[in-house]
Amino acid sequence: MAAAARIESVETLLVDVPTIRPHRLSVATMNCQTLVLVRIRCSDGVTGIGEGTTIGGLAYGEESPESIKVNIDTYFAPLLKGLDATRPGAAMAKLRKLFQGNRFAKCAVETALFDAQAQRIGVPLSELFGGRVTDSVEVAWTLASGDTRRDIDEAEQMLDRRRHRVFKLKIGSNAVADDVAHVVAIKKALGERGDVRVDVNQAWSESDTIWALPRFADAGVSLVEQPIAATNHAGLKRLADLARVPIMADEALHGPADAFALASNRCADVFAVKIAQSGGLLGAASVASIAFAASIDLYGGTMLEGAIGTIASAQLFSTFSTLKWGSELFGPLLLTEEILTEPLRYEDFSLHLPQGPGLGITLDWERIERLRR
Ligand code: MUC
Ligand code: MG
Repeated sequence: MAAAARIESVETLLVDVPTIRPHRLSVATMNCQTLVLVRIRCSDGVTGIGEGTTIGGLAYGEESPESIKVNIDTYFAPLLKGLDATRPGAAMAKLRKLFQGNRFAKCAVETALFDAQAQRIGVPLSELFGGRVTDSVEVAWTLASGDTRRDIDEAEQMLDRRRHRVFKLKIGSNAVADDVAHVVAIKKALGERGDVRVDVNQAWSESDTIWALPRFADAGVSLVEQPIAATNHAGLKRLADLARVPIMADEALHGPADAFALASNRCADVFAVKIAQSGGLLGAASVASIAFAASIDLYGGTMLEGAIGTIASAQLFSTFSTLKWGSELFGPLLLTEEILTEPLRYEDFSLHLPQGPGLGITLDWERIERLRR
């Protein structure tokens, strides 16, 4: 039987958007975010959009915005052209069989294929993943100005505006004792009004972490994310066994195989599930299933994507039976430019999902053309 629609073209764009303030992680300080957008046009007139954004060029992972673009243009696009657009799973299986790695690039393409297919059948993307359990997800804010006073002021503003009440503190670039003092001061200032968590982005040794953990527990910090190297699963397990604060795996989790290994050995209490790190929506759904089967809690993570990757993540996370630790889908709020005709709706500490078909968003192509590299 002839396919009802074929993939006609796959186009990629790099879009550079300044951040609202420097965003300081242990691996990089961001003043600008580069969004990698993918536009897939199909023969039935449907166009799907995806995003494969990372953090700090090559600082965070092994793909850069430029490598994502060139690998999609050079390898993925020629293979995808002419394939049945109504079968995103089949197209992605073909791509995965032929091309190793490149999880972010695969995520961008897969998102665009699912966006197009969901539009084609007239349902929100979430309906292709089992349907929504909720229409909104709680969203944490990351305090990462590098200055304790400024971070406290920023958190107070977020509480006043009822935009965020969960705060993730980026640490790991200062001496361990200074970082701990910074965290304790912020938690003390916010008290019960703010849930304070930390993300070390792999910067500490196991002994640094063992020193810091009881101090965090005594201060009331609720969660410690990826304190040590991603590859050190055994160390993460020792920390999770020891700690009075739950330990979350982030960089250690590159999709379902890592999720299975980490879950089998109970190396973490919580998984930060990310669509890009998982190689796409299908991979992220598998990570979530493994977590559920192992009674590991879930957190909806971000690679600080713009609106497309953010809403794609939210569409998937809305289908999870529980998302105990909420999400950090605040990426678009860190950017100075709006790339949608109607911004995503952040209200009452949550991101509210659109009801329209596919991703449910409309891009402002004029503005994107202006920001395009
Ligand atoms: C990470 O490591 O979790 C998420 C929030 C943020 O500020 O950075 C990201 C990446
Ligand atoms: Mg993290």
